[in-house]
Amino acid sequence: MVAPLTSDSVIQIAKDCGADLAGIAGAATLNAFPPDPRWPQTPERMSPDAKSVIVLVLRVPVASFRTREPEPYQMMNMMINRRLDKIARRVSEQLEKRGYFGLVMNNNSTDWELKSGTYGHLSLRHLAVEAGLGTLGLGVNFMCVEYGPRVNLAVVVTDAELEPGEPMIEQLCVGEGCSRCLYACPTDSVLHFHIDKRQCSIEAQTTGFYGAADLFHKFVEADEGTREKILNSKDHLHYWQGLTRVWGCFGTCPRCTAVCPVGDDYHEFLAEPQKEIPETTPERIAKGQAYKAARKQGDEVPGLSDWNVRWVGPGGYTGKAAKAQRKKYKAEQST
Ligand code: B12
Ligand code: SF4
Ligand code: SF4
Repeated sequence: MVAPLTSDSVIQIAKDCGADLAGIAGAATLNAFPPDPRWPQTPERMSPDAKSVIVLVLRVPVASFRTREPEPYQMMNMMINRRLDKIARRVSEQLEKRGYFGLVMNNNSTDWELKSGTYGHLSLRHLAVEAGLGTLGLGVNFMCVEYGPRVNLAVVVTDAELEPGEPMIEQLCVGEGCSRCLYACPTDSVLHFHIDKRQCSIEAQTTGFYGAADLFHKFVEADEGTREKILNSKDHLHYWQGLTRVWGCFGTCPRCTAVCPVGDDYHEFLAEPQKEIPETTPERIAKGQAYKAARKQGDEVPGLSDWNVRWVGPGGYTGKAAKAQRKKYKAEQST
């Protein structure tokens, strides 16, 4: 006899399948609170029978943030996402054995119908927050107490009715007074609980869609001699590697995640090597201070609007969750 499905048993199945953390978000809540209501990323669009979404978290090993070369981080990101696909498929199979469906969502593609192809079918970060696994940081990276933002995500949509997790009230991100991600960002993309995606893509997707379209466009417009040069260029080689190895298509910039002080992994392995942020400039410090002042004064900040604050942590930063996790981690280490 197969045991009845509960949230705890599904979370255990997910962990047995290889996830570092897992949680449950309720489809009804997500249908009611799409991250950007103008382009609703809702489970009901995926299946009218969706009742719950299982969120899977896999951490990015710290070694990726202990090298000055971006390639190992790119490689690791690619491997983590493929591994998440496999874990999600296994969870889906386990659900089927118990009489439910498990729809594995693509974990790193976008939907052409949603904001000109810049949003995914579902927003995995927002789902992770709804599942009670963490909150969004200053540059909207999802972070959890265990590994900070150094995690990737995958989700499985199911018709199983499961008790959802409680979203956190406390803001895990230290906030404007920290601003380390803002200082480290090579393209100045970190905004006030928001991000400049076009700018970020320059470093985060070195062989992404827009770059590929741009190169192709240049080729089509060029004269014979320039075409020859494009064919033999470094850019062309990079797109070739991107196509054959998904190399550089996503996850090519480690900076905002490497320097974030949230997470046991940071304290254990990154605090020393990432202490200094060489990219810091007086302008970036001033930007962080302006964000801090704006929040203190209660200025209107879109990233902290009544709608958006839900995913940032409406209770603000207190440090309590981080402290409790440090205590738990140290106790686990000493046994
Ligand atoms: C498109 C995409 C990108 C784009 C755009 C990122 C983005 N913020 O949307 C680019 C190329 C820039 C990108 C970069 C990165 N990405 Co990406 N990306 C995605 C993808 C495929 C879709 C994102 C999506 O649907 N967003 C939905 C919208 C609604 O969210 P949003 O734009 O952030 O909007 C919120 C805020 O901006 C805020 N807001 C604040 N002010 C304002 C003002 C206005 C007017 C509006 C509208 C909103 C707004 O409100 C919105 C609602 O809360 C997801 C996979 C997925 N399906 O979720 C991965 C994903 C989010 N990426 C991921 C990763 C790892 C990264 C990088 C770290 C990779 C790297 N190092 O190179 C960087 C991080 C950059 C950053 N700080 O966000 C991970 C998340 C990991 C994590 N811990 O958060 C995901 C989940 C992939 C995965 N399977 O793990 N990514
Ligand atoms: S991924 Fe890189 S470019 Fe994008 S926000 Fe983070 S630090 Fe900036
Ligand atoms: S580096 Fe600091 S400001 Fe940026 S997300 Fe992490 S805790 Fe928040």
